[in-house]
Amino acid sequence: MTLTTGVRADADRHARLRRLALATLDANWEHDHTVPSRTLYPHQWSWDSAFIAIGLAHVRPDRAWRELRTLFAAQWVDGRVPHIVFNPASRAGPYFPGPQFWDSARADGSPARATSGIVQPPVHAPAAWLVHRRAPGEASVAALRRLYPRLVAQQRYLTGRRDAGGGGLASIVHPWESGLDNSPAWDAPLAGVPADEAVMRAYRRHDTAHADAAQRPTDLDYARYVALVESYRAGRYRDEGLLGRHPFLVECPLVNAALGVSEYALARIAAVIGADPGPHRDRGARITEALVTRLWDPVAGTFRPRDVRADRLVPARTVLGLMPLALPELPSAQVSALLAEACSPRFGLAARMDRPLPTYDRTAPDFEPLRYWRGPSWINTGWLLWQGLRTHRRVDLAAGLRESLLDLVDRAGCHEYFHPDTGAGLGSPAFSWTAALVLDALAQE
Ligand code: 2M8
Repeated sequence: MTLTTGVRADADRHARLRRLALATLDANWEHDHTVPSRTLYPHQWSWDSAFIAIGLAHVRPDRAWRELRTLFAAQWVDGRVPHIVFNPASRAGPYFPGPQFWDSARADGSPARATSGIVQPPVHAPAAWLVHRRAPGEASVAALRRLYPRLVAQQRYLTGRRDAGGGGLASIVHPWESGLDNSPAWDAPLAGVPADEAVMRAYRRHDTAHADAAQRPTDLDYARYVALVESYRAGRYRDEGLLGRHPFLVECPLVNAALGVSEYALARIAAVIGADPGPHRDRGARITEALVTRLWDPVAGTFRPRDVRADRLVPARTVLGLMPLALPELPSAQVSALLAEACSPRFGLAARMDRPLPTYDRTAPDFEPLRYWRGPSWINTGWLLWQGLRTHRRVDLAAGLRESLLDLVDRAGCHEYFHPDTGAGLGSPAFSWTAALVLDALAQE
């Protein structure tokens, strides 16, 4: 290929991907939010909306702010941002677990709109900052001003009520809160959650009606997910005394890295709207320190979730461990070790990648290339690692990862996830965050 045909092929791919991504996001727009997928996820999901807003900023900035506004309108009085906001006008039919199952109306401080009672990784402050940076102006400054107190309340909730371990990090009370539902990271802490897969006979799973069961969590996983919601719901989603009564409490490296990165984003937002950035920077540094103290495994050279009840790190090496790379003040020893882990045969990061980035150590005996978060490649975890590589100026590796992400979507379409060897599309087609993050990757070299 000559230089000019190479440049033309690149421009063609760029235009093709942009059209596909925009059409996907437009088709998934639902009056005041974007559904992750028309079939599998027909309501609004919290961290999906943050990723979606980042992509929309490049093409529909008004809609990006609307997306975040709708989500934060459902914020609880205690500051938690629910992981699902149900759309009462949805035409998609019953969803499980739906509004009746969550029963948010009976909890103190829940919003008028039915929601779930749990959270997802707090990636919204960095998303708001990126939306502003991608499309700056008076409207974006006004939007930041409105969102800022809500974002601060979300941070306060997670670092306050959710610090079950007492070490300055947030605990998750359910694997769904990590966003990586059935990651092998949760196997050890979930083993202690009593559940019987027969309980699933009482429910109709929505996911397996729309996707291949071999690519989804098992019924036993779901029985445990249900048991955990029942436990949290029984206390009306209150967080006091969780250690004594709730069977799953884990400090997740992704959730806590997002918490730290959010403080640096809030510092930037504060500077734009005339608030004090200093305390945010201090909190960002403190969260970074707490992550290193509590979740760093010096022998493995990666971060691992801490099972707070058992007070030990979980054994699985997953992509979650690489996520703290996005912290700007991560000490150089951890940065170097994470780069070595990412570039090892376990994850295969390279300036020229021969296979997509998996979500789990591909050399592990229980690596499953088809099953959801137990191996397949996902665009959002790739995009988050890409942010980390850019933060620490690893231009060569960032370019290799970006190329691999764009190539995946160009070959297979905007799928939810991808086969980590062949790149074949898995899960839902026309998946919103895949489309949104492709738009963002296209716009940044
Ligand atoms: C998946 O989570 C939902 C439960 O909330 C599910 O399994 O049905 C996860 O991939 C999660 O990260 C994502 O936000 C959600 C919607 O895309 O789907």
